[in-house]
Amino acid sequence: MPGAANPFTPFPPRPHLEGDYAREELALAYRNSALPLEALAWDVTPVGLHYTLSHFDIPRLDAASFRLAVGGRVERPLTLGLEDIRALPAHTQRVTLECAGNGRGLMSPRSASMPWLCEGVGTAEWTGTPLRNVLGLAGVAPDAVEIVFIGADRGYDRGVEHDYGRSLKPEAAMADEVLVVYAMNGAPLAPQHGYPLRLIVPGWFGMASVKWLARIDVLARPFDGQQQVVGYHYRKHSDDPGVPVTFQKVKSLMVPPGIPDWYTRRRLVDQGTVKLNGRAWSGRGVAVVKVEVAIDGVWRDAALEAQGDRYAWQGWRCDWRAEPGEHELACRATDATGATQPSTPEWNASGMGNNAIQRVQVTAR
Ligand SMILES: Nc1nc2c(c(=O)[nH]1)N[C@H]1C(S)=C(S)[C@@H](COP(=O)(O)O)O[C@H]1N2
Ligand SMILES: [Mo]
Repeated sequence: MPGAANPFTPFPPRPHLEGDYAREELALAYRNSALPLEALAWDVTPVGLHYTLSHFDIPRLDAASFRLAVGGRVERPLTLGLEDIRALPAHTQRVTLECAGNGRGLMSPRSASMPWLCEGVGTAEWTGTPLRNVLGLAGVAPDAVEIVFIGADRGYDRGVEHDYGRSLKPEAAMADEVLVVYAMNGAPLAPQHGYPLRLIVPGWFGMASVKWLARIDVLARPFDGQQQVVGYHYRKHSDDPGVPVTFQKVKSLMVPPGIPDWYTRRRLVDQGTVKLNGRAWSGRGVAVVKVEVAIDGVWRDAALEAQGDRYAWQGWRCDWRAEPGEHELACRATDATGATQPSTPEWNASGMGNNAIQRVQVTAR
């Protein structure tokens, strides 16, 4: 009889985790909210359920006085208002963004930073204009080597004060899919998502999509900003020059089935057919071609939606005939390059790019 006995017994003690997660990690987790995994059920994530990650403070900007400066190695340095950007050809694109640090909290030892487990991801419809239309107005000089995007937010990271900034090579910046956007899901950007203007770089991890975009600098040398050369590298140790973090990696997530236990988030389902579903995506516009689901370690193919929007996640589903007892579910995506998800994280010092298989503990009654 449902509700008669607590299936989540023995009730686990709630240990005081002193020495585990730091108070600072908890504070970062409050500031940078996550996609609740049940929100994987939406093709397009409602704005308030989309994950968000901001390094410094969310700036209080005003659309009427906002200006985007485009300078450096350009033929015509410009200052554009929001209306100038809106006057350029508009384009709307569905894009799955994922934080490069998603999964950091499941690596061991952890890097002391935002402790995402697996919920630093979301899909939105972004409206703006291709970046190359903006660059075209200014005219990029032939000796340009990198194009730098600077946000209106400033702070300290690893002892260095800086504006949040990231760069792209001119070829990457000119690609059709790179947008300067002013709307998300049909409404002006929310403050936490970059109001009034941001960059969207589909297929890359989220750090490339600079929010509160205030300045574009065209450089004839590589950009040496903190978030470019110190942050966002796969490093084995602090002296390792490392490899820059760029594109998203192949990954899948499951909508946790049934109902949760409040504290442990373990799941309870009724025996019989349980409809499992979730989302899968990869980087640089590569399609996911296969999703498999494991029930207690036995893999089988799930039904996968064809790739619709090139830079958005694909839905998958799979029926499971649940037998009473304890079960472990998992899902694993493979993309068109043959890349698939590892069963354990590929460790690196700042906890980047963890695309290890998600596991969900379920009790069937
Ligand atoms: N100016 C600025 N842009 C930024 C950031 C930031 O801190 N400042 N965070 C980046 C990171 S690490 C991610 S994952 C995405 C998150 O975008 P969202 O908050 O809209 O989901 O924005 C990127 N753009
Ligand atoms: Mo991020």
